[in-house]
Amino acid sequence: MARVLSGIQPSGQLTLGNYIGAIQNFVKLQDEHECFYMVVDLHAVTVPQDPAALREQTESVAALYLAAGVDPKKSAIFIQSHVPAHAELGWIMTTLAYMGELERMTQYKEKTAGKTSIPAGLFVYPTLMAADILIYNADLVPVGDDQKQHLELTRDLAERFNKRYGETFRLPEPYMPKVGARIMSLDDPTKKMSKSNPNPNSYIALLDEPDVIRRKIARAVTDSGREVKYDPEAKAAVSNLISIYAHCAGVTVEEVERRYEGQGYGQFKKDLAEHVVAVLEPLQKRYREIRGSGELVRVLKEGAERASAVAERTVALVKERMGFLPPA
Ligand code: ATP
Ligand code: LTN
Repeated sequence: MARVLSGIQPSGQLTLGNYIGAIQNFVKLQDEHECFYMVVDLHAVTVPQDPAALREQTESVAALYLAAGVDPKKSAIFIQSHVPAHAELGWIMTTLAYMGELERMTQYKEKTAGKTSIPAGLFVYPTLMAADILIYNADLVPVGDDQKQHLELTRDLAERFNKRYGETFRLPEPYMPKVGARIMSLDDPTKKMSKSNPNPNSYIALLDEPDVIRRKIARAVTDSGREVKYDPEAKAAVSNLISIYAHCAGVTVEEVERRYEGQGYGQFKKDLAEHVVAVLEPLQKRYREIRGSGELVRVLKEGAERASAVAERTVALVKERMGFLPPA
């Protein structure tokens, strides 16, 4: 059975971009694969986090996985820092990586643009991500389009290790939605929808109230003209809304175009808001039930146990191959 691994940072309110780009595929893949889904708190602290907020967000992301349909009977759900082997392999991956290849990472360049005091953790962030994936010998990694470059680096590091120390790691592939691998901001279709955008009108948070969702979609920018047509080059804003519609209504892009042929943006946006609410309202209800129960503690404990068993085996093998003297 193929292995699947992914993670999301507890660095803010999860958005519809996280849901469509990643979480929907977490759920889809769990029926036929052995899946590991974690909350990557070690990654989140590459920028300063308030301790109380970090604790709250970590629990919130884990609860959202469950609320969205990730099933702890099928998938291991856990917190990255509960499996210390990630940090250990992360260090080893850092020793394999070159400064030049890390300097080329787009996410690093974007997050540090114009800054003078750049945390070293932000620079080596992709080596920890490589460790996350390789430690489970994952075949597939469900992520949004922005993580493709990190996946390529992961493959390069795996190949480098395999060449130097013998065949050890499988080379992982990204698994992305065909449409919606990059959901754009509602206020600017040239920018990725992002939970760290200071303007809350730029994103739909998974926990936004229905009326807030309706208001944000009503205000979302559209393009000139009035045709509901999927054309990401010429009609970036409307195409983005069509992708969101297609995912939330469970229909194809062509079906969305057909439904609104000859109509303007008004009805389309109203219906879009209702489709988003129809997905998020039940998710929010489950979320509140999960947060109010003791279920999460048990799920995360079991998840960490399952993950540790695999992760520790990999690290032991890696250390043996590299010539670390085993403890007596
Ligand atoms: P930040 O904006 O704080 O960097 P983020 O919103 O990009 O965070 P991450 O934790 O970095 O969130 O990403 C979690 C997962 O969600 C990744 O697989 C990422 O590719 C995916 N993702 C994030 N934003 C989008 C988006 N706008 N469209 C599609 N997928 C996305
Ligand atoms: N780098 C990712 C989060 C992340 C991840 C991973 C994703 C950390 N480790 C392992 C997939 C697999 C991000 O910034 N979205």
